[in-house]
Amino acid sequence: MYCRSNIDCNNAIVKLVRLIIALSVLSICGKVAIAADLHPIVEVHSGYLFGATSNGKWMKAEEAAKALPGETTYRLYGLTQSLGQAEGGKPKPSEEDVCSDVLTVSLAPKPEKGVIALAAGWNALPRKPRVMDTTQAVYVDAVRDFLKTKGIEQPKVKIDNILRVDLDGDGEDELLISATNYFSKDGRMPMRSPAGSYSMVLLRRVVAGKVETQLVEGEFHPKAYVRKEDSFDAPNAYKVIATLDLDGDGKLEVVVGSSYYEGEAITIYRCDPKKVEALLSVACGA
Ligand SMILES: [Ca+2]
Ligand SMILES: [Ca+2]
Repeated sequence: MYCRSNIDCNNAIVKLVRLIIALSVLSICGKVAIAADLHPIVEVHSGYLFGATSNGKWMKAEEAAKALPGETTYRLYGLTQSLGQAEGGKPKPSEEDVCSDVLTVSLAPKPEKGVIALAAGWNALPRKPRVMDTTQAVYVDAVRDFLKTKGIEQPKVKIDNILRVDLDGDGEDELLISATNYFSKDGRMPMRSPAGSYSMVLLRRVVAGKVETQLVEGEFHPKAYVRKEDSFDAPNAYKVIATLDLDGDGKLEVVVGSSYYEGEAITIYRCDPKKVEALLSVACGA
């Protein structure tokens, strides 16, 4: 700093200090404002950070982690119930070797039925899904008809679960059907897909008085997998694990878990009548 005299110099220093204090106050206020509207989303069992929502926008995990304070209070949700609160630490890379690129949050407590932790003031479960009987003929027929459109000529229908819930809050219930059949006797995931195997999540809703069926996520294997060079085909099993309003717009998003013989992924979908869109996803596997 160049000063003509000591007095000038002191004044300049005082001004500089004031400026620095003013800037720090601004930046602290800025951080608080960002944190107050940041709503991180974590998978309860693994602690994987999906990302966050902020003013209705969806933010990936890396970006969300940068803006997250050290400790965050989350609300815990299962498929059909709220499970109280948990404290979450600052996101850090996973300690598991195969998924060191995934950010994780340590949560306490971690109730067994917990699926998603969300740091937000609104109730993310305003309408609870009801678990329906999987043997009802109308749904078995719907699954069979859909599989035929995917080239499986004689489908062996196996429904894992059916959930009834009003996703968009218009007073009319939607139906989510998770169906998987890889013909494995012990229920474990095979390394390759047999002929006629499949896994999918279907959404049925009434649009203008007519039932419409949408595929949320799925895969279909009309023919048995033939091993080729350098190819990899571990089939996935998909299942709805939660329906929650994660961005606070009053509509429920659909959380789908998928697993294969040595890994898993979880994806959050927005299911509008015209379009199903994957919003955020976490995955870990070899
Ligand atoms: Ca509805
Ligand atoms: Ca929503």
